This record gives sequence, C-alpha cells and structure tokens, in this order.
Amino acid sequence: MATFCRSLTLLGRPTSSLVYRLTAARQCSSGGPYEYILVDKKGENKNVGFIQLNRPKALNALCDGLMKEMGKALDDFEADSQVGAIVITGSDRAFAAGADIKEMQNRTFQECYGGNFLSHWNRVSTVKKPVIAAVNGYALGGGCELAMMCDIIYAGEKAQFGQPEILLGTIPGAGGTQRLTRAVGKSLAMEMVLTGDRISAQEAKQSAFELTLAEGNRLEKRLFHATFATEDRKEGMTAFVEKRKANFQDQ
Ligand code: CO8
Repeated sequence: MATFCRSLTLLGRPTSSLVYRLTAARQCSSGGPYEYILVDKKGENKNVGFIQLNRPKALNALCDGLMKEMGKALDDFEADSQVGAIVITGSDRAFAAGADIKEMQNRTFQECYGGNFLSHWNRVSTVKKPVIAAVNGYALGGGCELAMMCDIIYAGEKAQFGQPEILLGTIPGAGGTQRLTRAVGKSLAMEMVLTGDRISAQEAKQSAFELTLAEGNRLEKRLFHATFATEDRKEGMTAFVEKRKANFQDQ
C-alpha cells in the first residue's frame, strides 16, 4: 500500500534533471494496444515498467478509458517478474488535470452512488511493486490524487499540485482529503481543499502523519458521490465545459 511519508520526502525535492529525464523517456516511448497511455519497459534490463498518460489535448484528464487502461497495464507489470518498479508520468505541461469533467458533467447522484462511480481508481495504491509518480505541470484534482496514491513522488520545477474540486461544486473523491492531509499537514490541506489554490513542489511540506486510510476514504467517496445530488455541482462542471464563471446558488 502506498505510504505518504515517503511521497512527502520527495515531494519537496524538485530536480531540474528530472525534466530532462522525463523528456528523454518520452522520446523513446512506444505505443502498444492502448489509446490513452503509452506503455513500455525501460532500463538496461527492461525492469522498469513505464506508463505515460497520453491525452495531451485534454491535459491528460483521467477519463474512464484511461483509468481502465492504466489498471490493465498495472496488472501486466505486477504479473511480470522482470519488472521491479513502475513509473507513472505525464507531460511537461500536465501530469493530469484531474478526472474528466466532461464525462462527469451530466452524471446523477443515483448513477454515482449505485454504480460505485470510479471505484476502480484505487488500483494504483494496491500494486505490490513500488510505484513512482514523475510529476511535472498540473497535478490537479484526481491527478494530484493519482500522484499521492504512488509510493514516491518526484516533482519537476513546473509541478503544481492542487485539489480544485471546490471550484466545480464538488470535493475530492479518490483520497485527496485524506492523503493530502498526511502529505502537507491539516492546515495547508484544508486551505487547498477549501480554496482550490495550487502549491508548487517547493511549497509542499513533510508530515509525520501515517494513519489508517480506509475509513476516511470510504467516507470521502460517499460525500463525493453526494455532491452529484446538488445543483451547484452540475453548475460548476457545466460552467467549466462552457468556459464561463460558475454561478453557485448554494443548493
Ligand atoms: N476534464 C476534462 N477536460 C479538461 C480537464 C478536465 N479535468 N482539464 C482540462 N481539460 C481540457 C479543457 O477543457 C481544454 O479542452 P478544449 O480545448 O477542448 O476546451 C483543454 O483541456 C485545455 O484546457 P484549458 O484550455 O482550460 O487550459 P489552460 O491552460 O487555460 O488551463 C487548467 C489549464 C488550469 C488545468 C484548466 O484546464 C483547469 O482548470 N482544468 C480543470 C482542473 C480541475 O478542476 N480538475 C479537477 C477535476 S474534478 C476531479 O478530478 C475529481 C476527482 C474525483 C475522483 C473520484 C474517484 C472516486
């Protein structure tokens, strides 16, 4: 299971060489039978599983198809005895700008709750091999949550972490409220979740917390689903898609 203390240690260490390494890795990535990700094995002994999110036009927004493909790639790497560790990365501009808002826009509370919407996202945190997030650019909402599900986060100089769901009338739903608290401390985590403000890798602070996540995550998922029963959640996502400011009515 992913631990945040380890993630934290590295979250505060952006490296300029990382940007070079990411660029180099991207250049030699090969495609494979995937639409939304590039999957490869790297290193002299091909023992590093490499997954690159590949929806550049949508800033690597995490649509359902992408997350299903990632689950399949992780299953394959976990079963592959040649692979010792896995790297998940995006582009210089975006690790991932969150769950796909256009996919969520018209969902109802009943669909989310009854269908256990996005429950398969947790796969990253259950992989038995070490998973490293190599982050540059936007890591927002579900993108920030995806990075925090990994065991270690390497952040480039352009990395920006944030949980901007509040600006869409919803809340984090994939562990953000729980893992961010452990990663940067309660005060900064609450500020980020309540304002939607982003922080750079340098601003991320290390925390001493390491508590059981299961209960908090279960509660968070239900509260996330519950926001789909509100008018403001619908308005927030519709406003994003229509490229206008949301007109929230507190209902
Ligand atoms: N979903 C869908 N499309 C997106 C997303 C997204 N999250 N982010 C960006 N895009 C698309 C834009 O719509 C745009 O597409 P188009 O050109 O077709 O209009 C394209 O990517 C480029 O985006 P912008 O033009 O907006 O680029 P900017 O450089 O102006 O802005 C930002 C970049 C600041 C990243 C801006 O795109 C933004 O604010 N994006 C939304 C960020 C956000 O709110 N993320 C949170 C989403 S909600 C979430 O993640 C909940 C997770 C819950 C998981 C639950 C599991 C159970």
